[in-house]
Amino acid sequence: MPPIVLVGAPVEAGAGRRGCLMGPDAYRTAGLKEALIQLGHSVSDLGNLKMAPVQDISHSNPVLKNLAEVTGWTRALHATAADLGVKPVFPVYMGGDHSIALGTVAGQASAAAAKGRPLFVLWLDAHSDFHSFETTESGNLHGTPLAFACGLPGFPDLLNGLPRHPVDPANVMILGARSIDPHERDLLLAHDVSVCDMRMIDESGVAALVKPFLERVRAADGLLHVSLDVDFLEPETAPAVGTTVPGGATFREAHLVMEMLHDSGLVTSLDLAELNPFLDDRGRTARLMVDLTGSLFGRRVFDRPTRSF
Ligand SMILES: [Mn+2]
Repeated sequence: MPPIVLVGAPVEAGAGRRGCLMGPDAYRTAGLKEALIQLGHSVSDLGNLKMAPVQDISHSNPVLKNLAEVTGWTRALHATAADLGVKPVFPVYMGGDHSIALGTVAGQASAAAAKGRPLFVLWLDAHSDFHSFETTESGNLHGTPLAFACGLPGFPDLLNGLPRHPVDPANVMILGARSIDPHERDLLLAHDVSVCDMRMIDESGVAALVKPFLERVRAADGLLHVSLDVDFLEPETAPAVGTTVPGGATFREAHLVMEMLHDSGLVTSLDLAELNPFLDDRGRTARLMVDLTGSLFGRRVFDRPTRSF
């Protein structure tokens, strides 16, 4: 596996409550770098990015919160991801609220386009984050990154004139959803995004849902960006998030997804989003996110002779 590059994105401007800016430091305190080194990887930490300066950004929807700040972070993250995406490294973006994915996915998509390969996105989240800047009613921009990634209209010039390289909505899978607003539901259906909600997980298990998606990525010779929102998990297991929804993925379901992703060898970039250390219980959620990342990077209980994928 290529060397891992950790990128701190201390962003809280996209969330409805404060605290996510402490996320990158919580991952450092919880030993993310050390855990990955212990698994045999070469790891460097670029430190925390700085917001790009932004002037004259505006939008007709008056409820949007912190538009200039979110735009500044999007531009900084887009530039970093577009750069790292064409290098032989594996970027791990330590958020920050999920608005970081406005920039990370756009940047990875730009790099994928430069390589002439399709980008696939696995969105592990209680929500679909499929609002445009026009449809959001809360104005919290962490509810919009997947719609932006898929090239939907209704966004201002977040990339400062640089081209958008939309991800084909057919290449996206949302897993773990259990809270989708009516506007988002309409948009998801209109764009034919694959949504695997918690009921589907209950009925068939995560493995049966993840496996065919990975087969599609492999068949298309795609790059795979994984965006892991803390609220994918059951809140009793992972309390440090501002948008808890009961009935989330269990500890083992989440690890199994990560283990299958590792076995596939297909993942090329990762977001760790929405950790709010202010809401954590003695670092428990930060440690769990580090452990899940460890499973994605090859931690295993026992070597299995046949690949599960
Ligand atoms: Mn999210």
